[in-house]
Amino acid sequence: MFYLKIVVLCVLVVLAGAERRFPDGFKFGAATAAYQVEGAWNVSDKSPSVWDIFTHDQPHAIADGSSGDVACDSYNKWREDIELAAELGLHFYRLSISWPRLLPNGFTNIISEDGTRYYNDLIDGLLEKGIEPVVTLYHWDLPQNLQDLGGWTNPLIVGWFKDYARIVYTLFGDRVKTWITINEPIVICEVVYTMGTFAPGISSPGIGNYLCGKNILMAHAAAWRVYDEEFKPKYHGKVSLTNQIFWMEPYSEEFIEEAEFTMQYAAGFYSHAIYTKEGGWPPTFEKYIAEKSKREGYPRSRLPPFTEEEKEFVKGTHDFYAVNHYTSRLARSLQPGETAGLWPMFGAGEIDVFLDVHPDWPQAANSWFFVNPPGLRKLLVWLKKNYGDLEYMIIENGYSTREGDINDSKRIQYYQDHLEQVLLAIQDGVNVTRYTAWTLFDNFEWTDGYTSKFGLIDVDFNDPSRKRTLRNSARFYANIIKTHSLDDINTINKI
Ligand code: PNW
Repeated sequence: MFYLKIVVLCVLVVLAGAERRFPDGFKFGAATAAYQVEGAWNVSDKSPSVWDIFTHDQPHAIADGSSGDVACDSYNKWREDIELAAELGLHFYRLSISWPRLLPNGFTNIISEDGTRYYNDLIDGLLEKGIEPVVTLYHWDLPQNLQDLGGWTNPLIVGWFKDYARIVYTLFGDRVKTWITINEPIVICEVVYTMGTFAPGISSPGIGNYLCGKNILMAHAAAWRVYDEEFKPKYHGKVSLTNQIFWMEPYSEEFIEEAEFTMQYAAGFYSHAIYTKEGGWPPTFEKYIAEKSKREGYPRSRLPPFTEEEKEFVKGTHDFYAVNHYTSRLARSLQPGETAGLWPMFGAGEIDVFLDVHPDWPQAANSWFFVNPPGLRKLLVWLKKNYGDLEYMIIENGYSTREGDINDSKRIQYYQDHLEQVLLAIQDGVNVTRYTAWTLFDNFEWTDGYTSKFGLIDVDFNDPSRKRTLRNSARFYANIIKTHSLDDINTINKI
């Protein structure tokens, strides 16, 4: 009897363990973005981006008045960054290319030799260590001279972005096989044009954000098509954009419809046109804005329509679905006299939904960041239900603290809890193939400056050499990568 019990126990342990293993071929990585880490804002022929100009002209808009002028100095310290990525055992490293570093005037008649050398060095250095480069074309550092021409609200940007994309694929496509065209359209359009808080800080709620939205979808599609037609036949890579999505949980049973409508806004706005058979804007949402615009006295909807030809152009321009996820909201209808409530990054004043957070969701270091791990699993299942049985990649997920403690137990807990939810989503049948930690090391966290830290690795921004120190979370993550499972999660000092 005793032996039987032992055997049963062993079988249970093995079974439980098996469930906590990631599928063979599942890849772990970490991400950074050019403006947040590179520094060297004005070396050689690089021109200023919107973030260079914004941080210099409006330092009060940044929590600590800082900028990315030096940041982590990755422009000079890329060799060390690669060493660290290798030390963690990353399968891939996600970096972004600075458009004004590569194309100083934003157009393709001048290609910076220095910019080309920098990204070649970085990409080759990663490959030498067996780390796959995953490259984002646009992570928010628009050349200022293109902003001066209207930036993302000018439809001509579709052509400018297409030309830029072609140059990038030409220069690096022989070695880069996974591409993200645009990082988080919702932040580019809503935080810039609805909130007016991210560079270039233009407040045009309900108008600018939608012009931006349509142009972004068109620009993504143009960049996807260039790859598909001119590069895919020889390089066989994959291209998609990545969406930042908050999970919208119904406040209670009563508000399932409100939560679903809000998901069509939060996720659908930049997915429906690309990932559904019908294409175009999410219908519930398009109708809602059209009716609202009419009531407001506009002669036509504030949301620019897609022509049938444009719908066809955008539809199907993906090779996978990429999602960045950090947090959730509780959605319910507005009470009389109430406005949208706790700052959501979209919908403020536009949709009649109140977005709240649960008192049990602990807040991380950013105003918008409350922790609710099950949201990630629900989001992945929702995406599969709405957009189909695609390859899903988590392209950002991570946790912020104010303090730079090396013993970052809350970050460890966040990663553990979210990776458990990824495993559950895989068991639910979602084909998740990658997980990307945001971020490899502390960096310039946009309007939070250096006050909020997302790094697996600490960076000392007071030290001119920007000394990097592994946090416990880095060791924890390295161990998950090494064991390819969550079985051994208590052994954090193994690397
Ligand atoms: C993403 N919000 O940004 C970006 O892709 C990263 O560059 C960034 O460092 C990371 O997430 C952490 O913030 C976001 O306001 C910026 O909800 C703002 C929001 C969400 C994501």
